[in-house]
Amino acid sequence: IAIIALAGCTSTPPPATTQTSNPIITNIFTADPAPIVHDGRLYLYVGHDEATGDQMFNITEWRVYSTDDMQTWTDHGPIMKPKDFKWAIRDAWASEPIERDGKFWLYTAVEHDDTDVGKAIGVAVSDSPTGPFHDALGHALVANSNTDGPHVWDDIDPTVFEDDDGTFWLYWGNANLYYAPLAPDMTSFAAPIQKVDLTNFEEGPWLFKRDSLYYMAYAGIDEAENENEQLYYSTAPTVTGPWTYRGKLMGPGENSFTIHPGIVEFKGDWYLFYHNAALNIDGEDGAIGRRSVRAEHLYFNEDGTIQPVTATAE
Ligand code: FUB
Repeated sequence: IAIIALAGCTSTPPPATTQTSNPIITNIFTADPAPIVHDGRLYLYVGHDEATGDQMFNITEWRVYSTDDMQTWTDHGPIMKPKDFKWAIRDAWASEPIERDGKFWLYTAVEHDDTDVGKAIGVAVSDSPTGPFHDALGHALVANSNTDGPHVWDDIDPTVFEDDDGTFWLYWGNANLYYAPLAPDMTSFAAPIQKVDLTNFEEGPWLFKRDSLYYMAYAGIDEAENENEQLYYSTAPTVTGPWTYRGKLMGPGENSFTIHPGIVEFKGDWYLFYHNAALNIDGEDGAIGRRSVRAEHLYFNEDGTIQPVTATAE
């Protein structure tokens, strides 16, 4: 009775639940998937693509979805908008959350209000994986990392990872790949920012560990093969390298210049989340700024290498 009464008082409707295969979200365009597992559920963070016409990108908010079986998805709605960072003006670009001591920290890129900065990385925090998230710092965590070239897009696509010793690491970048350990407050660095070169690296790094091997999956371009981004990966014996290039993980996303990995183990299976631009919604075709998030099974060989992935409708 108490539960029914409480439910009757609530003003927000229950989240909508949908059963889907690929693409996962079919009523809006979504990009840059970031999956995490918490308490037996998989939570999927995406940017909401709202580009019109030939507009390159117009990502207006971050949203979260969750599932416990990879088939039935609950839409938890928007969790934050770029202007919730008071120093940002637009662009809910790629993000990744991580839990520490019951708090969820969301690292993400937005357009800074200082035009000399361009994209910068902010950190938001919430008590719940479904938000709402709010700015944890009041200013950018990372801006102007590129000290010998243009700043415009160098600070994007953060990936955050907890190593076995309890140290949290942030990697990020476009063209250059940067990294640094986070301090225990999660809003500052414990050591100077460093840079690492990975073969074909362009953007969208995703760091994870399986058994004793560290993996960096990322979007890259090999112009001799394709003018669009494809997924590649490197492996290392430690979180900071040395990295060995392992080749291609997945070909270009259908109809999409970009592709962006998010990899997670869930209930004993590994999954690769990514986006392409093959979805048409109510007569509006997919495009560079109208992408759709998808997932595929990921299979490892005995030596730790990953079997190439192809897009399916499952
Ligand atoms: O969604 C905007 C940008 O496109 C991301 O930051 C890149 O990874 C690419 O997906």
